[in-house]
Parts: sequence; structure tokens; C-alpha cells
Amino acid sequence: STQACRIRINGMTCTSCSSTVEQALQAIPGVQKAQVALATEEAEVHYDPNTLSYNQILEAINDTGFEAILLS
Ligand code: 9UX
Repeated sequence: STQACRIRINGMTCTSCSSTVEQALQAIPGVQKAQVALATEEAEVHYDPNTLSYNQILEAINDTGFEAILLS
């Protein structure tokens, strides 16, 4: 199954920042698709809700040094 969430990410200032976050998200088992947009400071993540929760996704972003806030 699949679930999507949208996340606000604070603190990203260059494409290296957004690539770091995007690659961290894509490396999580259960993440099916992750896109991070620097311009809007948002991420869209598709994941298997049987494998992980959105809280783990937020934590993974916080671990990269940026602040994650669930939008939807
Ligand atoms: Mo870009 Mo981000 O030079 O922490 S990698 S600012």
C-alpha cells in the first residue's frame, strides 16, 4: 500500500541542502518516492504505511539538521 505526506522543511538554503534531505529520505526502507523542492521548502514523500510512520520520516529529516513540519 502507499501513503503520501507533504512536509515543510525549514533551513534549506542551497541545492546541496535539498539533495541531502532527498537522498536521506530515499534511503529509508519503505519510502517509495521522495521529492524535495528547495523553492517551496517542501517535500512530498510516498511511503508504505505498513513499514513506517510519518513520524519516522520527520525524524529522518530532523537528523539531517533541518526542521520538518508535517503539512498533510
Ligand atoms: Mo548549501 Mo546547506 O552551501 O546546509 S549545503 S547551505
